[in-house]
Amino acid sequence: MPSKKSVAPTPALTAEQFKTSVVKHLRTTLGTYEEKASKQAWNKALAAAINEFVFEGVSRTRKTHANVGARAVHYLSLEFLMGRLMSNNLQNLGLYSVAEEALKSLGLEIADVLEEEPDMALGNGGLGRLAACFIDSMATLSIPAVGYGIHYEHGLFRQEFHKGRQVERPDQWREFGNPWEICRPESAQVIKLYGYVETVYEQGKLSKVWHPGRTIRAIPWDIPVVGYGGQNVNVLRLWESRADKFFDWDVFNSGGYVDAYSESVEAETISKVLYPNDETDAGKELRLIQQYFFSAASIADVMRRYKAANGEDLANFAKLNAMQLNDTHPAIAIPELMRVLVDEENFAWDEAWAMTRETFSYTNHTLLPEALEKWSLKLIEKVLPRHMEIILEINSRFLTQEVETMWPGNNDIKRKLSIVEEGAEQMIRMGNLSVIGSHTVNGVAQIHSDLVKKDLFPEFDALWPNKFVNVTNGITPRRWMKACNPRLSALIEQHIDTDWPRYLEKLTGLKPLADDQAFQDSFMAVKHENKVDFVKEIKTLTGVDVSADAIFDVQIKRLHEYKRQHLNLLHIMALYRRVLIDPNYDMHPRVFIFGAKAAPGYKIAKEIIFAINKVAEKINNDRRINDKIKVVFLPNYRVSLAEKLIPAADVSEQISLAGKEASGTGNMKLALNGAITIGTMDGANIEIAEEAGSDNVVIFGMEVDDVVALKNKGYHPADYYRSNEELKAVLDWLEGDFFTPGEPGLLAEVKRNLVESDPFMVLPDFESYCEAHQKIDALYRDKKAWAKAAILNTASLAKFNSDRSIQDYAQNIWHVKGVEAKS
Ligand code: GPQ
Repeated sequence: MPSKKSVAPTPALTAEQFKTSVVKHLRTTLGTYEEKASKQAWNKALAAAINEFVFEGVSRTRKTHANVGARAVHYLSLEFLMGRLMSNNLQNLGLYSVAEEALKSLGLEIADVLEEEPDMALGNGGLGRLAACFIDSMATLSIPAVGYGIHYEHGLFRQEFHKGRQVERPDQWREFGNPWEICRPESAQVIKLYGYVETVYEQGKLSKVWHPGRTIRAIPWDIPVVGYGGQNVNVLRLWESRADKFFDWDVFNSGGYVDAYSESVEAETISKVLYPNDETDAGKELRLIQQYFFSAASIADVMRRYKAANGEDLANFAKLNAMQLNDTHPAIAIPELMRVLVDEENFAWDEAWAMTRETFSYTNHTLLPEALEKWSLKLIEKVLPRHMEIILEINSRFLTQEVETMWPGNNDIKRKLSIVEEGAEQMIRMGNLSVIGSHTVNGVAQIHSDLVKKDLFPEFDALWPNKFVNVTNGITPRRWMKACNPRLSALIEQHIDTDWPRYLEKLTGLKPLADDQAFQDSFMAVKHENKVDFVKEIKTLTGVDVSADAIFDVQIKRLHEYKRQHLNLLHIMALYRRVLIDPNYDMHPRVFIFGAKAAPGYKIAKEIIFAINKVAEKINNDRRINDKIKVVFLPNYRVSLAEKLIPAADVSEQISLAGKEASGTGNMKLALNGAITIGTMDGANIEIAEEAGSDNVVIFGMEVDDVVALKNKGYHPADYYRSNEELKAVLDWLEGDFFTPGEPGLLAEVKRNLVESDPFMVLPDFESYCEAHQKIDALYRDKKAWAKAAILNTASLAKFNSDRSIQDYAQNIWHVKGVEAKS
């Protein structure tokens, strides 16, 4: 037996002491008492008791980091999809069992109390959740780091289904307060917008003065990010917009009370709501203002902290501060830092530019053209007149110096690399700005990083061969295994060190057990228990009865055509049809589980949701198929629901068109928890197959080269429709009223889209996908083979620990080291 090491400290705290603290907070912080308290009050009392440790940690960490003068990371992201914090904080502090016991002695189940916490859904999907995993890892690795974002009043909408259609409802995560955040009015900033730029000559020197048309206050809210082990606690600083307190007094005093008020409503609009578009560029003025608002506030905050520690001399600014741009959403920070250095700090352009480039690095998360942000030049000029000048200056120097030197006289290349896209309307390409203003650019999985170089930015790669690197994404094993799958965690801890959540490589210690009958039985017993729990969840959420003995086949992610939820649907319909044709059709019972939100304005995505719901309704109520197939679409998919579902999943659907999914991270969470991937050679699926072994994943479909070849040859979806009898039958099925009795044609748009355009090549992959599902079915029926493959997935996934991703960033991009906070 290996030695049992643990990172999480066993706190010198008994359950009795913790109980006393919770009760004290119930009475003094919540103003209630045991006999009367609601679950919600208990939840808040528990949070207050936990916070006694958390906020100590914040101060301890801040002091340590202020004293050492190490380079710090600032992770700028418009999204942080945090989910709930309580269970994670308890786990990371090593207080979970103490809290569980304390609550038990008060007659409470910890699970019930945890359920009271709303999700912090300040993000759309993968990009936002990645930011959340990354700040967990930075805290765990003791890296001096701050996450910067927006304190949205409403996070991602709550999804309901009305007669099978998605309906969006506002998210109210802060309706009853948020115990984890602290407002820091002493660190507020004033942000300028609109107005004009004046050119001033003074003592032979030309300078620019921006006279803003209005100003907004940015108020920071700090959310502690507890590292594993509890020693290091970083913060996530989220900015809320408020009317500038100086702005409206005149109007107010001259009797314009209502005008003053509407002014403030407008200012507060900036942090009102998260844009629910995932991977599409909304191009709206308010969105640009959101981007600038939080970028400018964050830069001002970094400046203030630098000066407090180092004085007015900014010579070491770039050496001590790294800023990571999470996609191009905060790219406006590049000209903002230039503005601060040149206009406010009086640096010469070249020196300011060198500092800016040393500060920024940029992560690209997609190749989809509709997601590559462009802003109308006119709009930027109106909202940020000085920034527009600076962007044009950056561009002109870049084109006339760097591009001209490399490709003299080549206007085609200049046109391509220019930050300004010429056309009916001039547009500012935020991707080009980000590449030009950063020292390093990374993609998020190996294949994606290769394609960023090859297809998206080939000339930039030729110009700066070392600028483009890969950092494969990761997920935090604390939330995505230890906290969400306690049964599996307990089982593996019988065999490996208990510090595996910190050193995930230790999971390889399970490999020798993959063939061990007893371990296989225990592993699959855990899966079964998790499924039994989730059966109840499905019943509560959808009213559908499913069996824990069926295969739980799971596709959870945003609804996007490129992710191909409709490919999954076509296969389900094909299976259904086979069973109708032959009631003895041989298959292991399957439950197909979907979770997905569609952007409110994304029509076809919403039609796909509707189609899945209608097909589900029909199949679930069709006695003829004898419960062989069930289909459930769980409403309001979110982090806390993922935490319940992932431990219960058997099959992980990762079926994007090759070349379209930059990485994926749900694929990692599901495989780590012992689900078998059915997937295309796309994003991180490729690396998962490499790590887990190609026998332990089921790969199907076209690869990137095949996709390119088919596109070049000319893709005609109707050919596939006509030549596959089963495919034709299921597509035609969508047209009548079989799934929408009495209302023919309601699903016809989905068919039309596939047969007439099929932009993500669903039809050519259909056959291969069906065959892959046959393999899944056969493998599942071989209980030993399945258990072995599932164990090998869990045992092989260490690479996808977000700690490893962060170590890569720290070493290769940020050049920072961890600094452990001392008690
Ligand atoms: N991603 Cl550009 C998003 O979730 N939202 C976005 O706006 C963009 C990308 C995802 C991407 O689709 C996934 O493949 C990645 O795993 C994820 O970002 C994190 O890198």
